[in-house]
Amino acid sequence: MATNRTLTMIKPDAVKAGHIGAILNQINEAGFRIVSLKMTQLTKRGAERFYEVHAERPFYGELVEFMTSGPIVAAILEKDNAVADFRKLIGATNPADAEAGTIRAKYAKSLGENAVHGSDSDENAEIEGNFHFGGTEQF
Ligand code: FUP
Repeated sequence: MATNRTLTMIKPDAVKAGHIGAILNQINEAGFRIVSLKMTQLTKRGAERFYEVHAERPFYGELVEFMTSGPIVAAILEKDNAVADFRKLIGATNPADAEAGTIRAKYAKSLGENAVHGSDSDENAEIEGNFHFGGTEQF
């Protein structure tokens, strides 16, 4: 079922650098409604499960280590065409390739530490939203 929601995480690098407010503001200004929001820290098992699709990739260990290295901010966002529009707002995975003005171009340090996550499909948006938020936490 197609939805109009996506899941984002402000990653440990951007939280540490003090960019939570600026990133949430850019998300709001782009027309997304915040449906769920929390600051949390992923456990090793949680990060392994969240990124299970990458388990065989060479960067999996580093990715899990980075994503558990400090607090993150998770949010479910709502907008027409949320998944595609949000990926446009955050820019390419590698900030060196991200279009000027995108969240990754402005705040990401590197391919591995790239400031924000955005779901890549409606199906994953739903799975990832339910990973972070229970039914009573989704508004
Ligand atoms: P994205 O959908 O843009 O978040 O990118 P991917 O799902 O392909 O990758 C998930 C995360 O793995 C990225 F955010 C950063 C990390 N990654 C690397 O560290 N090295 C790579 O070569 C690819 C991804």
